[in-house]
Amino acid sequence: MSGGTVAAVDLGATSGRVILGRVDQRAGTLELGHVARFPNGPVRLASGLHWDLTGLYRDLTRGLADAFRRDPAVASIGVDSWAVDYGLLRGGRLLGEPFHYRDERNEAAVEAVHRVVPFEELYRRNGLQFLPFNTVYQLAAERDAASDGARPGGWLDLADSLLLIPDLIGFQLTGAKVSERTNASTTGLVAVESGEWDDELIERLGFGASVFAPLVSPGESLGGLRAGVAADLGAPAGIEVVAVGSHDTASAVVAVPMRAESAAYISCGTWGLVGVELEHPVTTDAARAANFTNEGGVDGRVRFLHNVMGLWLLSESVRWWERDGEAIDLGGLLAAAASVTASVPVFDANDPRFLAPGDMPGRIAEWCAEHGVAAPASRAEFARSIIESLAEAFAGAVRTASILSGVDVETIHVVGGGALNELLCRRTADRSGIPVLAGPVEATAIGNVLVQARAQGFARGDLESLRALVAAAFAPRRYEPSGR
Ligand code: LFR
Repeated sequence: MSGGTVAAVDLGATSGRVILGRVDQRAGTLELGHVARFPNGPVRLASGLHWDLTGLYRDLTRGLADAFRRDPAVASIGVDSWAVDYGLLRGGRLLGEPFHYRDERNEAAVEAVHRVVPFEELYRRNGLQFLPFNTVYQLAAERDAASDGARPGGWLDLADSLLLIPDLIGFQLTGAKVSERTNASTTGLVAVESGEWDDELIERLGFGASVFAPLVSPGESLGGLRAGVAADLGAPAGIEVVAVGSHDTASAVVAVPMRAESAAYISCGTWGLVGVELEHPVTTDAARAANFTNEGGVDGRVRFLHNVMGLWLLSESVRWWERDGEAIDLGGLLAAAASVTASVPVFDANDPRFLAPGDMPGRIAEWCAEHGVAAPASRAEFARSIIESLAEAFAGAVRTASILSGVDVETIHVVGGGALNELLCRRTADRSGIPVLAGPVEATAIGNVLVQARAQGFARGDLESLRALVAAAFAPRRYEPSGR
């Protein structure tokens, strides 16, 4: 067989997309075609910040129908999204709209979990950095809401299964209930050493082991589309849904055209995921203190990385400035930021106050006041301050990743939307003193496509062979450090 086409569904922070990917390894080609884009913002209901899963499913199935109209030979479908969020089901029926991880319900839950399992022990077991929205804390919030009735939506006791979002979409498409491993690794409930559900931990936290679905690895098939779905999509019978690196960051890392033994990556979009790829987890005290995570990668690799707040700081500032209807041109704002000559504050981009939606410029000013530095004086200065703070946090995380893992980092690959941000790439190179290679922008979709293509026999080999295809199709842009 010499190549073929697959459909990738990628559900990102502001929009979801359906993308066709055509791969022919023998010819050395990899091409993407954009089919559909639809909104995927959170919805604030009386019970908190939620997904609009039903609307999303309508939009993505319309997108898939378009994909089959364009190319009836599409061989399979793969779905990825951000990590940690889940839906609860009973008898195959969704129990309400899933919570969005930026909802504030987790605050009390963190303490409740650590009272039963101290963070040190959790880290030893699951190898995950502390993020207040990890599924383990969300489930504690869910459980506690159910027991005291204080908050609507706490339905863990009622559920007979729990599926992370891409698995939940896979279930709607095929009827199969599985937990894809890279995403499951972000729940906090998978043992870092064995890669299996940590039943003892699940039991101690009172979550009920029976709700968790069997784990599957990227490349495994969930089975064919349900007959009704295939008819709706205009898809031939037997089209499979394939588990990809369904955690978007796992898919993005597949598509980093790097030599893992001497490179760091920054998957930069809403978040900046900064780290290295390893064969084995690192769960030392130093890794825990630095809050580095060991997330599951495709082909059993380890994504040893740290979450930096990312371009969310900028997009949320822009959203704040636009709240009265003014439209801000992002390109213009970044150009103005690049020409700022005044010195701007470098704030701690990892401060948890920046996590929830809201007045980002106000919070940055508040951080500056608390730390005795002058706040930025204009929008351009805010934008520059955000870029400088991100570049500093990126450079710091690369240094820490290198020290903790022993990887001698010679290049930093920036993939995702952030690869288009010249100022950010340049300043990351400057502040780290290491060359930055930017691109591909569509890393997540490419990783999704490549894992499906390999499952279909359109490509073969290890991640290095897949990355060779990426390197050939998407030449990165190089930024040398300027010494400033
Ligand atoms: C990026 C990402 C990160 C994860 C965060 C929340 O989109 O998936 O890897 O930590 O979103 O799920």
